[in-house]
Amino acid sequence: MINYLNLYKVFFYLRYVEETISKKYSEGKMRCPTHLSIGQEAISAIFSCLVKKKDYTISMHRPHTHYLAKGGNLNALISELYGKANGCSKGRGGSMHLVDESVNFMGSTSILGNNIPIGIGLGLSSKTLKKNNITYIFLGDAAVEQGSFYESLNFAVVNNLKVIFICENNEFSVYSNLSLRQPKNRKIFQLAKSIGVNSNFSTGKKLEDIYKKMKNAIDYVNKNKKPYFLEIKTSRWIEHCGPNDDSGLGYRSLNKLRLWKKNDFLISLKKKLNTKSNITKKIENKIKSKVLKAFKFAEKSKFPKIQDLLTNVYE
Ligand SMILES: Cc1ncc(C[n+]2csc(CCOP(=O)(O)OP(=O)(O)O)c2C)c(N)n1
Repeated sequence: MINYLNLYKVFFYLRYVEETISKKYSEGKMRCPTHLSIGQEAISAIFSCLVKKKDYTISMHRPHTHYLAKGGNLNALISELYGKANGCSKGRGGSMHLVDESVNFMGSTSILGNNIPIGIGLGLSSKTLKKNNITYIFLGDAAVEQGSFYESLNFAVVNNLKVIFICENNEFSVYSNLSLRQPKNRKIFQLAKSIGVNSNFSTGKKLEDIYKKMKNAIDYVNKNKKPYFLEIKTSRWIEHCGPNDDSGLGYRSLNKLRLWKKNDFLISLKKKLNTKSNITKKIENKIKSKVLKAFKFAEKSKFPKIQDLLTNVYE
């Protein structure tokens, strides 16, 4: 059963963090390329309600909401974006390279498809060490076009790894629609199935459907000790990389975008919860204050020292 109040808390938190980054980005203090998940938060919010602390997660170039949903520290995320020494990757990684082993968030990477075999390795290590946890691998629809995707799914299925692939299908690889990149009638989740990984698909239009399918995936993996692939449709509301609206560029259907925005879960959740009183207001104020404090904290924090330039790097 979905706890809608908890879901709203996470959802609002993720949206507000991403929107605040977007608002502050033009100040020029966050100097890393930044891919925001505004419009795609439902997947992370539901993931946050279902994932366990012991589970591993590995993400890609759009990782903020995955990190926070896994229990990542907000101050550590924002400091990382500001390049500060107390960032989760010590100010070395920026937006795309987050890592925080304290919450089993094992990394995120800018190289498309690169996180998939790393997740498989984590799954293999869990099996070898009998850790009894799940590894979640987040990927977009374009990562399916990388060779590592096929090798990894094959390895996971042959070795019975407890891995869940969560494919956030927003239909775009930067400006290229899926229809230009993959055969017309191919369904990504069926492709995974054809390799031997049990799979399912959510239209992403109903929170309950995403929740049910993610929960089923977890139950399947725990019961069968095998991998699972879940494809969820979603929509990125702003530009691929950066804080701005890009609806004037003409590469995507504005009608489709409008429909996704009309179906904003934040609004429907709020309506559902505020039947008697405005209970979401208090929650929102608390979250806003926490988020704004994190930005102040990051701004005041120190940059890494020049003498630390060569620590934690391969020479
Ligand atoms: C190996 C490699 N090729 C190309 C790129 C450039 N690139 C960065 S993000 C991206 C598209 C990613 O699309 P998708 O995986 O669907 O995720 P989304 O950005 O839509 O969330 C591309 C082609 C890259 N980072 N790595």
